[in-house]
Amino acid sequence: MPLHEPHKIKTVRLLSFPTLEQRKRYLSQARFNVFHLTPSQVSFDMCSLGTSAFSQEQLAGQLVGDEAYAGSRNFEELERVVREVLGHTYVCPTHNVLGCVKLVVATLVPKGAMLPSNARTRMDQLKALGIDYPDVRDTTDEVFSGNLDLQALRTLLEGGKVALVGLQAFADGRHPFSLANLTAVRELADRFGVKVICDGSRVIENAWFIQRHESGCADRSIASIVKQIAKTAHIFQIDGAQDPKCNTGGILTTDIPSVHEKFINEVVVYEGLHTYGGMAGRTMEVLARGLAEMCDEAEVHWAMHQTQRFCDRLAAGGVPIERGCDGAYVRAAELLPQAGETAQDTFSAALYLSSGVRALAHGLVGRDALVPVQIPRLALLDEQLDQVADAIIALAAQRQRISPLQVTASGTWRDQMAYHWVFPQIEPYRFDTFPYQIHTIERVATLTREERQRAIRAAGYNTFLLRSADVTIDLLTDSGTSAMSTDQWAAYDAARACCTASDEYHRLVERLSSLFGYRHIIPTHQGRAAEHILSQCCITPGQLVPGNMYFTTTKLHQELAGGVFADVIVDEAHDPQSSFPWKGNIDLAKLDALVQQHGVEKIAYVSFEHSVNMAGGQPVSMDNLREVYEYCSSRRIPIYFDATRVVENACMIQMHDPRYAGVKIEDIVREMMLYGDGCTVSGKKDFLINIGGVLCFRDNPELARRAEEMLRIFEGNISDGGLATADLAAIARGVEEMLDDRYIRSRLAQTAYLGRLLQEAGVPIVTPPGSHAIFIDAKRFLPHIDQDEYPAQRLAAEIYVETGVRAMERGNVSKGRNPETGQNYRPALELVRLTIPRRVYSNDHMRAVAEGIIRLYQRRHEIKGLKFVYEPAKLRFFQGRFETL
Ligand code: P70
Repeated sequence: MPLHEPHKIKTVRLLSFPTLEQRKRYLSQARFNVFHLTPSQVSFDMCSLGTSAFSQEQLAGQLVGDEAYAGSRNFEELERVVREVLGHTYVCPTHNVLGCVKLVVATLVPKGAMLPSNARTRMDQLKALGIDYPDVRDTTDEVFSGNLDLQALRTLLEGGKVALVGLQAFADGRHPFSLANLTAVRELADRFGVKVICDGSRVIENAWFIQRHESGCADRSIASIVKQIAKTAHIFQIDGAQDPKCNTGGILTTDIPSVHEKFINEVVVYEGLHTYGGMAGRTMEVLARGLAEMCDEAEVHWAMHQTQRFCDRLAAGGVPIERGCDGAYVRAAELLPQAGETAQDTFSAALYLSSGVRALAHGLVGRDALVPVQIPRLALLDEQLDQVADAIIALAAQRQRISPLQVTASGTWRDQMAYHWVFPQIEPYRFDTFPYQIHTIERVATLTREERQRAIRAAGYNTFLLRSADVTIDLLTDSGTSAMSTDQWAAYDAARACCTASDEYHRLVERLSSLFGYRHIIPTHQGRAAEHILSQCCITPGQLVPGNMYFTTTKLHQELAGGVFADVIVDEAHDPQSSFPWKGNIDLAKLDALVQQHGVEKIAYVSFEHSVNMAGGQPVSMDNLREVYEYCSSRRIPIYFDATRVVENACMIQMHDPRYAGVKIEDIVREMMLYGDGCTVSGKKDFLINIGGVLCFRDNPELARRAEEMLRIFEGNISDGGLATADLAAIARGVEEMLDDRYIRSRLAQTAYLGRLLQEAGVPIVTPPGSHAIFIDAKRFLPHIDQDEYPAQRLAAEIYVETGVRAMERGNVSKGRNPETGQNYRPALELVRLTIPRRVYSNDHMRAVAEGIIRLYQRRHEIKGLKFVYEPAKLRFFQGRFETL
């Protein structure tokens, strides 16, 4: 059983969650036929056709090659991949699998001839084309239920009317065949001089089933089984929208020149030309890349694990299903006997009404009595699928309350049906999960322990110096590592580059200034650039800068401007074991003592960070924000926030301050920002972007003017801060997406989940769990290592060796040396940070991380310390190199 996805999320597509009232409206507009709902009206669309997540290589492929009418490079690539993966020499492209069927029938099946098959779903088309399509599936084989009944087939062949023998891989989504049966079918057909056509749209799933269940196949690769299947058939067809994870397209492949010749002479009639067949060049490229990747063992195993888990959960919940290769097929007539003929559509309507999930039967009315609940390939997370299953289970439990749909218009096809309905009184299901699906994936490294050992040694035991290609789960930072949404990408692509003030700049300024309530919004290329300018503009050498714990770059810039940082965070922040919920708070007494001692003039400003990073991602309370503001504003001491993680802090307030329980994140953020005079932001965190930052002032034209002066010198234009216009567009979108309550709650829940797993196993972590990261307490994890032997640095390295997970030291190495004494600062907190990128990893990844660290904890006594072999003077943690002691 795979532990986690063999990939991470590269881009996401946001999901919508219509309310019960909206669902009622949409359903009635669709005349209670869920076919007519659009995806924006649906939360989870359980259909596997053309809905797969792309790989990043497929996505890139969309822009590779040429849209030439004839002989495009994309076609050549498709030919090459077909030869490699399927072993067939000839390929005829089609617009989709219907195009394949049409071509085959037009060229190889004369009127009145037969096409016996193990599948029923193609009947929709073949019936209309006037083809006799007898069912020769062997219903007695319990394991390979898709095998052809050889006796029945022989009888038909002897009748002399069989034009082709059809064999569908994982027929109708539920019936796999065996290699033995396929081989026997081929031999039998050869004896009668008849050709075998295999529909391999679900060949991967069938190959997986063979690997598991056919004797002698356990050690064979999916790729070799797939090739054998394709080569055993005379003709192989595949729906691009299925296993190759394309969104449309199809191919017909063969080794027989005369058959191919027929195809390419006919393809011009219906489809296009023989080198594009009705597909765009980009579609051929995506299809080809998908075909090349589809045999990846880890990916196949992950997809099949999801299907099995989904079916197991439904079956355990008492839902009558048939197990399919791409989901569960609900036996609607059995579930809703009261609905008679309309059981399938009644189930679909009731499921949508109660949960927003769409599952529907396609094609001809009356073909079967099932509703396929299919899983879009690689597009959903286990947790989401669990909840979809639970929504169905909850509905099944209320089956008596569901009244049947009443037919108002009927037809031959399911999309023609229309109904009326009395809404049943059923308890709605509420989703509480990640509000996005996977749009593209990025495969992750799988190294052996020995390879990782070599990699960490080569990196001088510094995880900053590891190659990302050697990392399986990258928890180094949440900075610039977010998965962008398709909406962000759309805005990014649409942005018109300019070197003046762009529309995107104005949009960003408008959005942020209305959220923060600040008048001056100045873009910078990232956070430290904003810190540089703020520090230079607001600190007179010798002045103090009190703050709630230092952040490395913030403190450095304050010092470079001649300031002296003074820590005024509450004492609890330095105690990793304290369970105080607001460890980010400023201790007003400490601040006051500083002011009393040095005088107001000596204070440059208060540097006030939300979700204090170095304390463990610990939040500031709303009361503390108010109190500090009251104190400072009455003394004319400015407050500048580091609002890098303001949204996460707002979410903590929503969760832990009962007065804000029902308040929207956006409103909490707005109030938080009220209690300050400006802010710096590293946009690479909460803003859900890969690059960018801002510097803001509430209302201080003079300061804004000075900041812009520096901007022109150090960053770029005042209207871009050195960022591309496209980046500004992505930021403007990200700033909207970060305020989605469902999103931010799912993010914090993910962090808490990782924290809980570690805590339950006794691994010492900073409590309570922070928002962007879980911090392991290296002092308690490795009590036998002195702080000057850098226990956190070593622990981060060991975590990598044990698990392939990359973490970051936040302790003695990060804090540096006291310039006066040359000694290490030996901070109270000696931590390893497991930082969670936004929208990138699943909870299965989190469980794998926890399990690895727990294993390491059990052998912690074997771990020794480190010594520096190269120690840079500034921010030494980035480039420093170590050796083991
Ligand atoms: C991290 C990143 C960046 C950051 C931050 C806060 C609260 C400002 C910045 C700087 C990246 C990082 C930076 C230094 C050392 C290690 C890692 N934090 N304020 O991983 O912003 O990176 O955009 O210049 O967290 O925590 P930027």
